[in-house]
Amino acid sequence: MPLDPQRFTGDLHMLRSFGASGVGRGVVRQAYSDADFVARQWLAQRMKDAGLEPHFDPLGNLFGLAGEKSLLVGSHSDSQPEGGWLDGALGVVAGLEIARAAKEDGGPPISCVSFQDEEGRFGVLTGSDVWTCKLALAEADGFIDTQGNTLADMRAQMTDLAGDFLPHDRFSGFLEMHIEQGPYLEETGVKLGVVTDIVGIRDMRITFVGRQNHAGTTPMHLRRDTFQALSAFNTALNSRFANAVTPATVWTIGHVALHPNASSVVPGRVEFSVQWRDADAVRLARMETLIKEIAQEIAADHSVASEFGPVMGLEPAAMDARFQAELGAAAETLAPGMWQKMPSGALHDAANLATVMPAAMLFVPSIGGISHAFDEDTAEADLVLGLQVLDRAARALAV
Ligand code: HGY
Ligand code: MN
Ligand code: MN
Repeated sequence: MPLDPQRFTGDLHMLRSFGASGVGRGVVRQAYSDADFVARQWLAQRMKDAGLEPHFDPLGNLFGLAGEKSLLVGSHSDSQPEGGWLDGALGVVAGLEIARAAKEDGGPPISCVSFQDEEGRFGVLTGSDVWTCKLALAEADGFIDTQGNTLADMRAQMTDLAGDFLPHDRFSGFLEMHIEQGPYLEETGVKLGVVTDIVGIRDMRITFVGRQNHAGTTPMHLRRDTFQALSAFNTALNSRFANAVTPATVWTIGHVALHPNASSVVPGRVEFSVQWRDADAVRLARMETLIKEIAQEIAADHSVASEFGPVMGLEPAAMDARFQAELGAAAETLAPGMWQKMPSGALHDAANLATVMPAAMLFVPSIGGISHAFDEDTAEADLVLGLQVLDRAARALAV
């Protein structure tokens, strides 16, 4: 029996129930959380029911294996601290449905996968980073989340389930379907995006250390106020980046921990994240230099010390031309004229997979371009069309 869209959407909504939050619309299912463990064990059972061999590797990446060598189709099922129900989950369940349907009707062997910690509770695309040997397990184990947990401690909860890392040559290539997480498909009115390349990213933590003091008795000119330093840093960054970026470049200060975060205390310490993304690795490096220069200048102006954490990141990744062509051909057959080629401003596991095998991605529209928020959503018809196009391309590539 070919694809079963009702079974596909049913599994999508079942996965949504693990960590359901935000009035049931979104999910809180961070890597290695209880909801993540329950979701992965449910996925493993669905893979087993489909005749696929469930396999957890030491990081918690979960594969549903078919045959000796197969095409791999999947994404990630962990979420941001406040996540949408489709980010990653769509690609995982699409991979499951395509692998299951291929098994049922004697099609070519297709395996599926849910990578772990794509959303970076600990690193950046940590699960596929380690599996593609870009990051050593021992180094990843030392990563600490914003609550002070180490990855080693969190993954230790599933060692009884974990097997070895799978060899990359078990798979002939990788396909990932994902919501666009941006406004362009909706704006242009097309239903499918064949991804040409995925931007590169850099992510680092900066700490300013000043002097904690009384908010009433400390004159302004004697303060070593780390919030004022952060505020000046952000203003200087936006102004100095003007000559270094393009309209497609993005940068974000998304995490700020002010200490002691009290209204009657001059903050003596602030730790914050700076994340930047661009399709050009040279520009990413230039921006890193600027960020460090500006932070040191501002720190000196505000008599605070500056400390830099490690810079984590990924290089820009081009998607495989042949795989893109198959996705385009499938889209043109099933939705003539309703697809376009486009870059990805979001990171995806496909960027890591592309370093060890042919990899490509298919986007479906995000309503209002919203993602990484509880109200992330996509029309069901768009989800099913994406599944059908992905399946057609997967079967052509899997032989
Ligand atoms: O941030 C990203 O691009 C991905 O969704 N983790
Ligand atoms: Mn994602
Ligand atoms: Mn995401």
